[in-house]
Amino acid sequence: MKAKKMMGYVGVVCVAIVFVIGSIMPAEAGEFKKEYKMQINVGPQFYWGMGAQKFADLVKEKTNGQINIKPYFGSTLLKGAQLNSFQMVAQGIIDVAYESTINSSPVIIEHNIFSLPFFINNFENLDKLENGETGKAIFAAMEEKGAIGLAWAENGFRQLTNSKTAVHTPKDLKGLRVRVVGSPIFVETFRMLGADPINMNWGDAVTAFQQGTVDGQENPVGVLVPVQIHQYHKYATFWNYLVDPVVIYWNKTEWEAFPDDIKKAIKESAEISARFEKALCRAGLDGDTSLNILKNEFNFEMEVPNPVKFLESKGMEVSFLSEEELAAFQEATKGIYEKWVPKIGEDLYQKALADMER
Ligand code: X2X
Repeated sequence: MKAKKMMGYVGVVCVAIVFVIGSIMPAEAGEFKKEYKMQINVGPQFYWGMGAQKFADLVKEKTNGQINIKPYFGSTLLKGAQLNSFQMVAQGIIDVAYESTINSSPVIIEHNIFSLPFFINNFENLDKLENGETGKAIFAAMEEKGAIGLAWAENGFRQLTNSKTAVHTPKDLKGLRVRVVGSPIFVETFRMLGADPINMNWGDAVTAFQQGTVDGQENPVGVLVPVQIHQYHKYATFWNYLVDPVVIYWNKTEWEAFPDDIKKAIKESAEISARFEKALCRAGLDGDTSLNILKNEFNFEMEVPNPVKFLESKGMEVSFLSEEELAAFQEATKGIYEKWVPKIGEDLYQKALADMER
């Protein structure tokens, strides 16, 4: 009887020891998944796709091959449904995403702050937001919904292109069939401007440009140059009307179970890749700053060092808007603020204003 009781105690103690050791010891290499799936909406030739690949490469290197991220470009894991990205990561069906804030904006309402038209209009303001209280609040909102934000990369300021006419005023947009992402704020903004917005996934958009089922679209140069938009559209309006950062985010539960050294290696890789990727997207748009970052820190030479000149050399007519012209677009989209600031949160909006004033 006594011996049996002893045995029982020993058993309990053994289980407890195994449990304690298991929870303080980092997981062994064999305990990591064979492959961590990463979602990216665009292909590997896009600047943002190149950043995602760099992230995967760096993680492999810095974890000595223990963490193997496989990029799934072109939203193949989502069958093209780009707006499902955040949910899939939060549910752990996808491990990690290198994704535009636009594609998470239906779930993370705070991400719509970047889509307020003519609000954040230059890189300096954007950096202040990301590095300020706004960025912190946004990462907190993401964590609450199940994913950890690791770094801010970028798609960039979005510019309008079309095959019909040079756009300088809201009137020029009248009736223009513009492909937009299926995020409500985009549809509403273009409707307010008098255009005819057609929402479709990026995976279908290029065929729509080719076949002329839409007249125009809006995207940053990191997409416009690789997709060779000049093949479909003659006119571009550089109006920096809004921006989409790219956030690298990881499923929260999975992230928290990683040992510290792995977390550190992944986080560093995210930050380095984001610096590289941002420089790709800003190259030729911020003087020499990003071109120098690429050259000096990454030993990387841009194939297209000046995207505006490149598009012009391919026969596009690129327009930059005057202050007055911009003011007319701002006036025409005021209604978006009335509807969307309360949704995004007055508090976050005030944080963004304060960050930009710093
Ligand atoms: O769908 C788009 O336009 C793109 C590629 O820019 C995004 O994924 C937000």
